[in-house]
Amino acid sequence: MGVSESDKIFQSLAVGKRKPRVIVIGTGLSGICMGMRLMAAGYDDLILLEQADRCGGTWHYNQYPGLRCDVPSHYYQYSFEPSAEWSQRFCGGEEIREYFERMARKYHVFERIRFNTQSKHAEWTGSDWAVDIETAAGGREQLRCDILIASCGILVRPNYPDIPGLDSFAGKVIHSARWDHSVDLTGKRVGVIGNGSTGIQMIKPLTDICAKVVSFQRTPQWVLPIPNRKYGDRGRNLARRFPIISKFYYVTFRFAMEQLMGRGIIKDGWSRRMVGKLCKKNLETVADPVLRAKLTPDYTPMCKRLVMSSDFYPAIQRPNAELERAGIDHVEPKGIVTKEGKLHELDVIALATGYHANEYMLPMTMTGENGITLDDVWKDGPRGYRTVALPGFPNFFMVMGPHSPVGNFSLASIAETQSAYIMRFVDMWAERKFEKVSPREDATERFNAEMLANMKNTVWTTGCKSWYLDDKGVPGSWPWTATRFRNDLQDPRLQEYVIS
Ligand code: NA7
Repeated sequence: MGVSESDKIFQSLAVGKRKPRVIVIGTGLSGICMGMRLMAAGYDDLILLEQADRCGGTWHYNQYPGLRCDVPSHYYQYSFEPSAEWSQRFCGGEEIREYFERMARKYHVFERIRFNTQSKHAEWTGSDWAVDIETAAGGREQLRCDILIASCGILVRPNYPDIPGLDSFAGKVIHSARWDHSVDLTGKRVGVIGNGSTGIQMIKPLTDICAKVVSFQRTPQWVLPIPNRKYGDRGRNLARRFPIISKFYYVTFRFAMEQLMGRGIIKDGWSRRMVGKLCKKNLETVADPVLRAKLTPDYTPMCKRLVMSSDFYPAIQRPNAELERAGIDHVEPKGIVTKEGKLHELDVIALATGYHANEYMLPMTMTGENGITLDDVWKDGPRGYRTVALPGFPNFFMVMGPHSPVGNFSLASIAETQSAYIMRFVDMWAERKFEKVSPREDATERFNAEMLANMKNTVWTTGCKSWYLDDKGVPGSWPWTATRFRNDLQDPRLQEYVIS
């Protein structure tokens, strides 16, 4: 897939074909991928709506110290656009964001993005979608499109914990997803609340510069050591000359993630045991038995999202680091007071408390056919047809919709699969094969029933709390293999759609 090729396709659009007006909501890696595919196929009557002032989604919003993707960069990129420029195996956030922005510019998606623009409501008019938007300056407008695609991400709205007295803290409170770079942390006493992937990534860089770092840990995490590796100029030059190298890395890391982690997540067996053993061995590197006991989880490894870090255990054993296991009772102006009555005097509180996960395009409202709303179809939790569509919502698609395999694989690879699938429908619309299409309700129900039945085999349901689980304890991810995901979204099963 390339721009020149796309130009050819664009020119070959037959007279009988028509060009849809498309709106894509969100310009993280999934929205950009969708935009690239549309542009490459010549569908340039395209608007992308972005509420932030930069594209990149999570890689724009997250800028906390130590931010790094826990998927190797060679696999966290589009397979059809391998980069030879990655500086290391697990790159930092801004380098990743720049890659996606580069892609958006290369495919002329970037100039179609309307920044600082929020979509508030979308309504099916009977023949197209009316999308109400609001700009950061407060301006309101209505846009129309034939095909509406939501790619709003999964971990978007930060979770601000409801801790008594937090507002009374005299120092700065910063959420990891809204980092405040104006605060100089050098020599400060910093409390980090939360120890998911984010809280754990922060500890090493904070202990590098802070006088004191206290990690407030509610639930211990299993930590898999994955050493990072820098790619030097020689390696990058070679990769530029021989693109096959980047492709080789892509395939190798994909195999490792899908066959090792992915399999262990959806099925008990050797890979789950192997990951468990590696985590336990890693935990043994903590010398102090008291600290080790505090860091020991009581649930199966991978039940919560596995944390990948080779520097957390060394960092938490540094003299300026402290692990606090007693729960937080309240915050007062001077700092955090534990349930045991100990006051930790602090200058800054970093909230690494995660997100209100799996809200997808919410809080935006949507009304489909016959007045059906998003609240109606999601009354039992976010569900969809094979992760990409919703019954009653014609010509509407999602990238990274409910039950996408977000816990198992690279999100870039998921976006590729889903956007290619959606393109089949865009092409069909252009070829006048339908005016409106939406998945059948019974097919959607069958898919969800089968999916939920398979959840019981996954590690997510073995007894822990995590952002994978919804209010009813149902995991929001995909309970099968990556191969099945790709096969399921290879060819649309048109018999499972209402087409008119
Ligand atoms: P996570 O994985 O949701 O972690 C949030 C952390 O915050 C976790 O340790 C929580 O403890 C803790 N937490 C949340 N609320 C509170 C309150 N009220 N008091 C104390 N501790 C609290 O978010 P991350 O940002 O770390 O990672 C999200 C994903 O981003 C990650 O999985 C990767 O995919 C990248 P708990 O475990 O619930 O006891």
